[in-house]
Amino acid sequence: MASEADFGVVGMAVMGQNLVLNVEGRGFSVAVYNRTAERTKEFVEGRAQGKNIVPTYSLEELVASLKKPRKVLLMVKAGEPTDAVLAKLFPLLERGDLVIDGGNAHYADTERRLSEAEKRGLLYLGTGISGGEYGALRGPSIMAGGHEEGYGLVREIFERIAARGPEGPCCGYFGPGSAGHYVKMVHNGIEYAIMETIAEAYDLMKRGLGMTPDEMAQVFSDWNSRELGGYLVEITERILRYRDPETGDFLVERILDTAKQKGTGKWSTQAALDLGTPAPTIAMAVFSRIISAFKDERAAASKVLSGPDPHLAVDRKEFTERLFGAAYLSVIAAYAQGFRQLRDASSERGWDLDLSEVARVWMAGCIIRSGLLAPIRKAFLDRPELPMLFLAEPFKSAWEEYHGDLRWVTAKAHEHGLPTPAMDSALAFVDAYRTERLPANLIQAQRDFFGAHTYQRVDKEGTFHTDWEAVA
Ligand code: NBP
Repeated sequence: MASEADFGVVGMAVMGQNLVLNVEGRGFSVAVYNRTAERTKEFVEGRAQGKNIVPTYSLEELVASLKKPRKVLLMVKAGEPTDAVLAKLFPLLERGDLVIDGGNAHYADTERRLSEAEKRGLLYLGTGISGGEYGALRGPSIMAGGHEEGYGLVREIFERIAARGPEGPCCGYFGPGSAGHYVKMVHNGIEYAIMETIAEAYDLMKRGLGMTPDEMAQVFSDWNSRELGGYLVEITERILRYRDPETGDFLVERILDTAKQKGTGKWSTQAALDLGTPAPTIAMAVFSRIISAFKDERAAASKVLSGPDPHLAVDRKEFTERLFGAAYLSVIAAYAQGFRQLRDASSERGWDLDLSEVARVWMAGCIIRSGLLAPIRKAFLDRPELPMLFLAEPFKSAWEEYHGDLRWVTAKAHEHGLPTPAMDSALAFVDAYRTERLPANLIQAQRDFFGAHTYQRVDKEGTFHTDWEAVA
């Protein structure tokens, strides 16, 4: 077979197929391979027909069909499937060839695979790709990390296939090692927190105010034209308006109330804990999905544990307006925590991550794209070392303007037994962050009491221990 294809893709499931069509549509020839040959056949005889797409039926054939240095993108299931493909692919490649893992790999796996590639003289890029199947086809947001030389080999392809943002193509190289996959992981953590915030707002309007899906859609439509405007708010409006063709009812109300969580949101929280960085709103979003999955237990508990009437006896217009402020701050908190996590990970791992560049790459194509990313980018351009978004404008003013609403809305929710864990955690997060003296002095004392862990004092230098029982 002639070695003529510009780019190779392994994995012809949803994401792989759409990315291949995107790359081909931008003027590159693409060789494709999938473990199950049927899928490849279906693709080349269907959507790929008449296009500059070369089917191959073994990894050997795929490798032989590529121009050197070869560039192979993996779009297979993360975890063991990726290792299975790499175990076969690595030995077939030559020094200087590039492997790009475009799946949602755990960053620790990426570090391991990258060093394996390095030993073989291969280039490796752990690359987060966001935007779902539509993004893959029309323009995703691409977050690459690993060998910079490897990024040079695919920069042109990535720049052509990526979503066009207001400040250029939404792709970027974020640093060595697993920087790309780490940025994608935190992106997904923020995504969880924004989704949870929106879901809480929906619940307050639905159960608290008794609003219909159409009425709620109108509220989200209004929010979408304001500071909260973004993809997730926009699709929420569309979801709420959607009627089930079978029953004619609002489809959302026919969907089971259990949400899955398996990968990146959980990893993002675990990584925040490992780093010692506060990401409570992201964590609460993960825990909320976990408790949602306790469907049978919740149904049983609902008959045993009582609570107040969820109906909110408030003026609907006033409530939805103040709910905007509450949701807005909760969403800012999600970004603030995510960017802080990236900042801390970068300093621990020596990535020199450019946070303004992360914001730029998230401006289009990805799931958390929103109007907030332009001011976030500006905040980090003005002050690259900014420790917390709430310290910069317009977020500082947003806090001043809306924290009363966040307090009021969550208080109402508590009073009426409506859970708002994301909003609660956002409020507690900023309240703790802005508090000069927290009660951790008592925690130091408790630790010293039961474990002789010692403590520091505010009035003298040094480390102290007290025999508390003796004093008592
Ligand atoms: P899936 O995550 O469902 O993976 C299916 C692909 O993995 C198929 O091509 C399958 O081949 C292949 N595969 C498996 Br499973 N085990 C394999 C093995 N042992 N050896 C070789 N190939 C194997 O596909 P997807 O939803 O298109 O996602 C692809 C990647 O992109 C994933 O890592 C995902 O996390 C990531 N991602 C997905 C989205 C999204 O919206 N879906 C968004 C962003 C990122 P087969 O046909 O032979 O079974």
